[in-house]
Amino acid sequence: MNYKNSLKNYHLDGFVVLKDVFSINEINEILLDLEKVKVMLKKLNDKKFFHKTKDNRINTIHNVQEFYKNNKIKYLIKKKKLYSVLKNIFGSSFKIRNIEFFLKPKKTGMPSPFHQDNYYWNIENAKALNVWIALTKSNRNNGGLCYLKESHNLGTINHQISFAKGSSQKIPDNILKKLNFKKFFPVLKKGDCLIHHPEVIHGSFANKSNFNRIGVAVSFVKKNAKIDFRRMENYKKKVKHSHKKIYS
Ligand SMILES: O=C(O)CCC(=O)C(=O)O
Repeated sequence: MNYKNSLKNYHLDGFVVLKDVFSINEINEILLDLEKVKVMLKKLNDKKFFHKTKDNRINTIHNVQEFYKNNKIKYLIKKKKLYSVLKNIFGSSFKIRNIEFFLKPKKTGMPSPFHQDNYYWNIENAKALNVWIALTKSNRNNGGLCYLKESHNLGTINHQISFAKGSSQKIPDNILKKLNFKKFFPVLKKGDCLIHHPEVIHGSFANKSNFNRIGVAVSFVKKNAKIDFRRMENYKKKVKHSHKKIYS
């Protein structure tokens, strides 16, 4: 797919699949970085950076850029094919705002309830996006991402506390049921990636398969984008409340 088509798909569907962006060697470098990150997490022992499955394996790792400033991902992600799509979406300069690993181990990997990223980020005019890189194969069978096609056209809708480890808010089930968008499960192999709009509804199911499903999500924001602090405070209050319920 050429980058003009990629742009068209991104705007039309709220996401786009880019094939063969990273080589196997590059993916292996990122996986080596992930091993370093795990060692760092052990030393830090700070629960705000990770969540585990019921059999004690890491399921998600958050805000990697905060404790691993010199991570390889921020250099490796500057791929021509990917950056030309990002440049066209943003129309001006942009920067990395966050890096997260979604490890979803085989058999016990946990679901991510359906949500819109900008409900968490609160970026004015939704001037941000996520790039999700497949570090293993990822599809419907091993808990791969699922998008509600064209749902970004709704704008940001209300969420509620999810009580799911690693993703605090979700779209309420009764609302989700009523939405009439087509579900799409991208089929990715190592090195493929997804770009998704901050308001496209997406989530993933538990990984009951025999194959780990590992991805890294790199979130980008337009350089001069502002945060809607009123909405952010509201969101933080809800998260605090949900943490109290989970941990008390
Ligand atoms: O990888 C997953 O299961 C969830 C990822 C996600 O929600 C995201 O990249 O925005």
